[in-house]
Amino acid sequence: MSGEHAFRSRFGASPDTRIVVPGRVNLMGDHVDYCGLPVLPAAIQRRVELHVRARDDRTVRIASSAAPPREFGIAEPLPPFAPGDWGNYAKAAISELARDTGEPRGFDALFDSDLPQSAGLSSSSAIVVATALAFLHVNHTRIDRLDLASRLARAERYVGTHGGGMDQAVLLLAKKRHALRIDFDPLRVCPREVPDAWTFVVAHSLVDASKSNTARDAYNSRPREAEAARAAVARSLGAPDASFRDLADRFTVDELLDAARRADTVHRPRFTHVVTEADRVERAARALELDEPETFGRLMSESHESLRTQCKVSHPRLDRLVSLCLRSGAHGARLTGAGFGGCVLALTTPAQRDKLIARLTEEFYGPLGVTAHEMNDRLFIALPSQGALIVE
Ligand code: NG1
Repeated sequence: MSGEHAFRSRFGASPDTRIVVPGRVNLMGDHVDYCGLPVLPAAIQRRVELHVRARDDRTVRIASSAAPPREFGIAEPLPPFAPGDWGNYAKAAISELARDTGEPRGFDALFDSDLPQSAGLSSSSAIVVATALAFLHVNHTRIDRLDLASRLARAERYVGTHGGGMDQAVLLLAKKRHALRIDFDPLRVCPREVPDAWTFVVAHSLVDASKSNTARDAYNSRPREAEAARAAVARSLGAPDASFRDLADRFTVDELLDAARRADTVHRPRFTHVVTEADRVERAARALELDEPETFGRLMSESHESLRTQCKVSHPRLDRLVSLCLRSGAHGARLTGAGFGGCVLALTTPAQRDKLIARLTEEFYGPLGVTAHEMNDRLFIALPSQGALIVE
């Protein structure tokens, strides 16, 4: 059943708007956005769609083909559902935006999605962004997308995670066929063209990485530990107030790693990850500009190694996928997003692509009993796609 049809049978009327929000892969720069350091993600063709119809009251009703329906009245403050409830992503957006909307109107909405959930592909931020755009649309309010991305990054903390601003920014501001270099404080974006021959494959580890549930505490400890390490290193350099950005601007990576060796911190591995990953983002952005996929791939694999050994957010299944990708001729591979499960992203060539897919299917998914029908959500090519769209 089409989303529009499902909307009509659920709510007894036609939707008047469709909002399309992509998922994303992160090409380089994980667990650094919350330190205020740049990242290099791309939106992908897998997306969530929200069919929306304005209401005349303050009620929000959201149905979904994949989750139980949720209903709430727009109020201030807006109390959350139970921890881990998907409806909190919708409430996160609305509690942020309703604050400066005089007499907010609610809406009926139906979610439809082909974006795997809890996979490190930003399905949660896609719900936040889609709900925000629906709310703004039915209330005839316009907010500049850069401002909206910053506000929604803060807003998503409503669900209990202390993330950075990468996801909301790329979902709102991405450009087709481009990756998006994102800088923070203040938020700035710069699209970088991805050459057609660069082929990105997404492979799911079959381990859920639900940041609002099982992985929440593990995720939240990373920004805390990185910040503790920053404070210790900055103190040891006589610049206690220097942010990660200041440190990266004033010192070389080697100087910072030396300082971390001397500083009084048990979180040196987190610091090491953050400063080396930030450096990889710069080098990867250059490799993209120069069309050097081998260099880019090498940096991806180094990044995975750092996420595995320093940041400690990998999982044996992700590691296995990465080494299978490398053995199948990929230029490089890394976990993408928060980790703890979710997906691996590999960079390969059009010529090597089928070999890579066949090998992963045979050696990874086959033995785990994944059916041909399920494979569609487990292993696919990621096409750099445009950001969120509102279709009247
Ligand atoms: P995912 O993979 O969507 O859970 C999370 C954070 C990002 C970033 C990455 C790791 C949110 C909404 N997303 O992404 O800000 O920190 O982990 O690089 O918190």
